[in-house]
This record gives sequence, structure tokens and C-alpha cells, in this order.
Amino acid sequence: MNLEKIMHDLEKKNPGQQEYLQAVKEVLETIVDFVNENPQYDAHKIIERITEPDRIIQFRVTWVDDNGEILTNTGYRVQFNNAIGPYKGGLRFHPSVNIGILKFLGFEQIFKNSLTTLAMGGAKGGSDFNPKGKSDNEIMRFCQAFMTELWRNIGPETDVPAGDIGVGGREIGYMFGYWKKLTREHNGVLTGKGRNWGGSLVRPEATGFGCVYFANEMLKLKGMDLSGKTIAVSGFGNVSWGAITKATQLGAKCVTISGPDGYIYDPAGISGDKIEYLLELRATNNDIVKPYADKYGVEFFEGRTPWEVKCDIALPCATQNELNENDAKNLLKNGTIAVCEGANMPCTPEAVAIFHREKILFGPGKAANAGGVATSGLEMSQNSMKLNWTAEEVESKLHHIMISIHDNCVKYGREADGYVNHVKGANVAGFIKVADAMIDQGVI
Ligand code: NDP
Ligand code: 2IT
Repeated sequence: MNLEKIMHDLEKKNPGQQEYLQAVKEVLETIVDFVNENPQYDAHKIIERITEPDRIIQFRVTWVDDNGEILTNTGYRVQFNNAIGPYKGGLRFHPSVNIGILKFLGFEQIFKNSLTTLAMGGAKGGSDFNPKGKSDNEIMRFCQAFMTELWRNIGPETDVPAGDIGVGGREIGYMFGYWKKLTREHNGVLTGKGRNWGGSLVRPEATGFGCVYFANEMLKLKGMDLSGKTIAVSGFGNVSWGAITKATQLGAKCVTISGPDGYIYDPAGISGDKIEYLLELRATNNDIVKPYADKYGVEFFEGRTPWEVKCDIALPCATQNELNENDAKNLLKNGTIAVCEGANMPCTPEAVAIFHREKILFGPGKAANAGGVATSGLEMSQNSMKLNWTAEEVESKLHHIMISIHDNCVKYGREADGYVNHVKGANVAGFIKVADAMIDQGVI
């Protein structure tokens, strides 16, 4: 495999898709040795095939706001790879959504889903729709307009979307309702459903819980655990909420959350009622964290990110490329021992290089945040069986999956000096299963 030539060709073919090229480069750089030691992958042109989505569906979404104005957005679904199972991955509603971002997320999802041990291919979709400030009725009309086009391309055995930034339980409800109206079917076409109509217990918490379980496994490599640790968390959405909940249960203290407006620093720790308040804050649709500072009398740092506070562990849980080289240096200066990605690709390549150079623990998103999609997989299983597992059963399966993902990272990521490069481990382990399935299934 000629890494330089492949990247050069991809750059030419996908101009301006920085996030996609960044995600591919990271994977290829870490699997190149493995691929070169196993010539069957080159012989079957797996790299050329796995970096090209199976198909991309793009469509117009036209809807009417509360003032009667007609608005148009773009909707997408990137069906990247279904070698090991039906396409699976979230939907993102955010003004920054474009094809490059969805291709990066869909590509990551292939490897992440492979790591979960479940049968799920990789996909991602969404729209440049901005939910901020929209009324409940506007959100509903948008979701219905979005599903009017998407429904033809998805199905419980074909492609199973779920939530991501800007898409939570409410949006899944509106989309599921419209799917049901159009198809007259009630099934597992979406995950993250309400618990009374096919949803799995623990799915809302799963991404954050899984990330914290993964961080704990990483710490065990150094003979430590989470109890008594101080944690800086970014974002204040679904993933941050789940991570803060589980970290607090395990005896750690989370001292920050952040939004696009800045971050709050709560030295006493975000626990008890304060965690539930995060849900309230999110439900206002205003996307600001400052009200937390006003309510609990703590400091708000406008326009800044949490990576300047002293913490043992950093959990970036907001969005891609939110933690850069300077932030990485700051964390190290402040004695941080582990960084574990709740979001997808929140650390820039320069930041990751610093973590690896300094040999601190670093958990990449495709491994560390795989608990969300893994629990989506468990929701699909329950839907297929027409049975519901208890919260304890689901959480125990989630916990075992996270341990198994971590074990795989160690198996393929341990370096000569004993340091575990979780990025390499996750990429190689995720790749093998998909690449071997592609070979088995012939040239398609
Ligand atoms: P939410 O929409 O619930 O929350 C995302 C939060 O991050 C929003 O508050 C958003 O605000 C904020 N945010 C965005 N950009 C920034 C920024 N630059 N600085 C600070 N905050 C910012 O999304 P989720 O919690 O679901 O998703 C968060 C991350 O986790 C994403 O990377 C997602 O892909 C990933 N993820 C989610 C999973 C899930 O199951 N939900 C599973 C695995 C990964 P704003 O909208 O104003 O930008
Ligand atoms: O990035 C992700 O893994 C998600 N947004 C969850 C996807 C899913 O299908 O549950």
C-alpha cells in the first residue's frame, strides 16, 4: 500500500473535504504496516474500496416555519459500507453539516461499529438545518419533511439511523412517527426511540457511560481508576450528560461543561441536581451554558474552552477538532494523565501527536464513544426479538462491550516499549473484520 499516493489521489478526488481527509489519513497511517504485512488486502484493493462510500443520497428538505415562510435545507445519507451488517449511524442536524463532515463521520462509523462486536455497517446522515431557537412544531415539521425523502432509503435490515448532534429523543420520535405513517410499519428502523415504543433502556446514557468505562479501562493499564479523579468535560449535550453521570457514580469529580458561548468551572463538582439541570438547559434550545453559572454561582469563562483548567482526565464531548495543539500542551502542563474522546474526532492530529509523544493515555472516539452505537445495536436486537431487556441487562452488556473494545485496542496497539497506542489498536482491529468480510463477499 502506497500511503502517499492513496492520500494524494483522495485529496484530488475530495477537494475541500478536510475532515474526511483528516479521518482517512489517521486510519491509513496507523494500518499501513499491518496492510503491508498482509498482501491479500492490497490484492483485493481494499483501501481503495473502503475509502469510497457505497452511495450518498442527497435531497431537498422544504418545510414551513411558524410564520408561514417556506424554507429549504439539504438532507443527506452517506451509506458507507455494509460488509458486516446493515448500514448504521446517526443523523446530525447542525448548520455546519456538509458532505465532507458526513463522510468523515460515516468513515469513522465503519471502524467503530466493527469494534462493537455487533453486526453493523457504517453510515451517517443529517442536514444543515439549525435547530437553535426553533419551536417544537417547527422541529416536528422539519423532521417530517426530512423523513418524506429519507424513508425510501432506510429500513430495519437496510439502514438504521439514530441521533447525533441536534438529534435526540424528540427528533427520533417525530421521524419515527412519520416513517410509520408512510410505511404502516412499526419496527426497529431507527434507534434511540422512546422506551414505550421500542427504545432500549440506557440508550440515552450509553455513549457517555461507555466513554467513562473505556477511560476506566485505560487507567487500569497504569494501575489506577477513576475514583477521586478530577475531570474536565466539554459540551453539555447528550454525551456530556451521560459521561458526567457515570463518572460521578464512579467517584470522580467533573468540574466543567462548555457550549459555544464558553465554559463553566464548578470546583465543587457537577453532581446530583446539577446533572439533571443539564437536561433542562439543553431543552431550552438556546445552546448556552452561562445559565448554569448564574444558577449555581460559579465562574463562566466566555469564549474559552475547558482545557485550561487543572484536571487528571479530559473528556472532550462536544464536536470535531475542539481540542488543539495548544490545549494539549496546557493539559500536559497541568498534569493530565488521560484524554478520552466522547465526541467524534474532537482532538486535532497535532494534539494527538503530543499525547502519543508524551505517552499519556489517549482513547480515540471510534473506540471510546462506541457505547452509543453498541447500545443502538442492542436496541435492534431487542426490536428483532420483540423483547425488552432490563436496564441492568443492557448496561452489563454495554460494559462488557467496552471492555472488549479496550482489550482489542491493547491487542493491536501495544508498542515495543509497552505503551498502548489505542488509535492504532482501534484502527487495526476495526479494519480486519470489515476488510476480511469484503474479501469474502467478492468484487461488488
Ligand atoms: P448534542 O447536540 O446533544 O450536544 C452537542 C453539544 O456540543 C451542543 O451543545 C453543541 O452546541 C456543543 N458544541 C458544538 N460545537 C461546540 C464547540 N465548538 N464548543 C463547545 N460546544 C460545542 O450532541 P451529542 O452530545 O449527541 O454529540 C456530541 C458529540 O458526540 C458529537 O461529536 C457526536 O458526533 C458524538 N457522538 C454522539 C453519540 C450519540 O449517541 N449521541 C454517539 C457517539 C458520538 P451547538 O449546537 O451550538 O454547536
Ligand atoms: O457517532 C455515533 O456513533 C452516533 N451518533 C450514534 C450512532 C447510532 O447509530 O447509535
